[in-house]
Amino acid sequence: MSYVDKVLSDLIAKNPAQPEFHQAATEVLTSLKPVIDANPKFQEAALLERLVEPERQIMFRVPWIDDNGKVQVNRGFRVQFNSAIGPYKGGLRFHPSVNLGIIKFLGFEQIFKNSLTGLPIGGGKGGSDFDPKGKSDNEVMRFCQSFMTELYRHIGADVDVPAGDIGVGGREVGYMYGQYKRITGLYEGVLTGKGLTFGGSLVRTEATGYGLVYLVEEMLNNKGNSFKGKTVVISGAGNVAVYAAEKATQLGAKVVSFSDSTGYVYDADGVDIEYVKDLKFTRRGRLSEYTSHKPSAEYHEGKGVWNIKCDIALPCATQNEINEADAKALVANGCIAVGEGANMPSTLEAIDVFLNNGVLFAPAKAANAGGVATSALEMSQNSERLSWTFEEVDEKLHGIMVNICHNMIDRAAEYGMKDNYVAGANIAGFLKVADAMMSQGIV
Ligand code: NDP
Ligand code: 2IT
Repeated sequence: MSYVDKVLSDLIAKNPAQPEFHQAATEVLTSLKPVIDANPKFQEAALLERLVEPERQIMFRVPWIDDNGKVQVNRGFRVQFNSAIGPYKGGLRFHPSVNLGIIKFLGFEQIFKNSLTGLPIGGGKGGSDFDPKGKSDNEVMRFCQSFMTELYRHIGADVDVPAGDIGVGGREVGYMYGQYKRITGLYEGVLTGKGLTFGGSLVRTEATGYGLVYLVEEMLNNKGNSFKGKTVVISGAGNVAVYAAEKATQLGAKVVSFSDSTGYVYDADGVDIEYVKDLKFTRRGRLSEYTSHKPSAEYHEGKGVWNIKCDIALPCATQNEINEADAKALVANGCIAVGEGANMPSTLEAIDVFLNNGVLFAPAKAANAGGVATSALEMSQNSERLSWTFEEVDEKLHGIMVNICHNMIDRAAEYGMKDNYVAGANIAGFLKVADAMMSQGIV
């Protein structure tokens, strides 16, 4: 058995019932084989065994009182996966599906994603099985305060810097920041995605979606193509989806869909992005309301967004939302490029379908790195107690995404896997972390 296969089989035996973590580790480690084979020093230093074991996993009780005076208890998580290249950095997810395996898959991905940004940030992730949907602002506030009352002792501007993810946006970050400041007395950049009046960075709200489109545009340009005139299918209707739609539209594409966990909208004229921003971010409504605003559009309950004919697909909802059959449907309908806005939205089988059919495939850890990259820019601004203009941050974000794109293309070619950007991104992200770990001794 090869070294990589041994580490993977031990990992699966040691961490049963964590299928998402197994999946993420399998994708990364399998594609690292050429690098691992060429560098026996990694095996001698048990580098992969150390890489797949989080430095620290914190699980805690989050009690809070709902609007009816009833006591509720949720579970909180923070996995501090790897600090070789900087303080732990990664989002917090509030969704009823959250469990340790999901946080570990996200934290593991974050290590390599953060490395790809070129900025000094380690990998971490956290969250809770709390469901913000249908909760009042006061309930969300009480939950966030209780969550932070435990989390604060584990984080800090130079220790671990959480941010948003599914179910955690500006509102939640604000409440958590307030509680951190109240408990510690510190006014420091301990969270990113903050409001603009208390240390937030311009462009952070747009960054993941914009960054996704910047990277995919560069990947297309590299093949003499672009977003201009293309039909784009987007899943999700949250932070990443909406700003990806906005930037793709600005580049001359027509975005024809959004989706949420209940159904999807198909709007052949191109989606009304301003309406969806107001619907989802201000009114916190459901996509099913879209057709009352625009009767010519279609709303369909359930899944099915990947059956819409398109040139480019941008999955921006959640993990494993594209399975093998969905990938085949996209290929059959002539899709030429896929950019992963969500984390691990394609199953391993779906990725194979894309790679085997010549679809340009930008994997999540490269494609959605713009969010965390801009978080790192927020950290820089907080440290120097200054704030940069929108244009300044946007230009830096664009430069970072272009760099990541060429890094993934070049590493793939260098290791004999031309146009396999999954391998390219994994190898590029890994090499920096591996070098730092090797230099720092057995820790
Ligand atoms: P939001 O909470 O803003 O939006 C999530 C969207 O995805 C909603 O439309 C939601 O629908 C849908 N969704 C969530 N879970 C499911 C599910 N199980 N099945 C179907 N639809 C679902 O989150 P974000 O836009 O921030 O995150 C989207 C993805 O992007 C995630 O994978 C996240 O990890 C990733 N990401 C986010 C970054 C960020 O900066 N925010 C950075 C990098 C990656 P509904 O409202 O019905 O739940
Ligand atoms: O998955 C991700 O990269 C994020 N949710 C953003 C993390 C961050 O720290 O900005």
